[in-house]
Amino acid sequence: MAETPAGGILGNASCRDQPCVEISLPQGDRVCIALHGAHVLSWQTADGKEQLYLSSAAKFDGVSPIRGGVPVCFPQFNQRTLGGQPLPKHGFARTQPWTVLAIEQTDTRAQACLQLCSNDTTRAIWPHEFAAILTVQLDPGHLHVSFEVQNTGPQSWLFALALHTYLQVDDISQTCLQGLQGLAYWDAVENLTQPDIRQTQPLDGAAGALAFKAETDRVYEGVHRKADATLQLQHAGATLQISQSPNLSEIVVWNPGAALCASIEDLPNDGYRHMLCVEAACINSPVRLAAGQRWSGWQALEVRPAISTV
Ligand code: TA6
Repeated sequence: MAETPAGGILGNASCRDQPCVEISLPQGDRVCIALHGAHVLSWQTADGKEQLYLSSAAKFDGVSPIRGGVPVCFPQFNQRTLGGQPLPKHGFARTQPWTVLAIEQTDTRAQACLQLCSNDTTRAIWPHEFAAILTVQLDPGHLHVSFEVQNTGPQSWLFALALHTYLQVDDISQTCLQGLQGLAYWDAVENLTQPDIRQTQPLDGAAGALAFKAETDRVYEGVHRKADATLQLQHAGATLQISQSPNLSEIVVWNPGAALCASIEDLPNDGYRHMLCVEAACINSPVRLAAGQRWSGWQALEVRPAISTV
């Protein structure tokens, strides 16, 4: 793979004029990654279709998390503390400036690697040493986002992770997610104060596919134990196949619904209609990383021919 200098930093319309790296294929597939948070802002397939949702009201102030795309939630998920001092919601990786390590491109594959290392700012929030790399790989119709972290300090520490992907859908009421059948989940809408309550996604028929009629916020668990752990997002006659590494044992599914959406400053009122978060995560069993140890996990998204619903 020919390597270009890691100088492909630009700001353009699809990247909302953010300092970002853009990688593309001759077929027309394109990805934009903001340096703020190593945040994938846009993934367009060769047909010109945007596959990720990015809020029209997203803040690009270099401080706030960006609403949409692929936020990297590390080293904490939501407000679930890992025993130490309270961290910002979803950790700090999504609001730190990352640097570009490498951009590589051939006719059939493009890849960008961004890095975040512990520094005085991160140590003030989380007193640990680390080096994290986000690798975004683009193949025709296929996006692969991989997060790697190494403990560069003398002591072990715990972390949680979520690749908090916002997928773009034409109409959430006409969208369904297949493949969660049989998985246990915590419903954060129904049981917010009772995080131990579990329900099970029905195994069969229409009830097994998750449809979206109201606010949905669920953490599905045990994904790694499922024989076929791929999901299919079906909307507007299209299918997006979603998979993740076995060490990411949870899938979070979030859509705020109309009422919550209206209260979120950086979402337009109808934003919930056009987005669905399907997040590859490890939350319930945080990872302990010993001194010097590395860990990596990934989520892959692939545009597939549409399949018929039951
Ligand atoms: O992953 C789902 C979730 O944890 C929801 O509970 C909701 O809070 C969402 O993330 C968005 O969080 P944010 O901090 O980006 O507003």
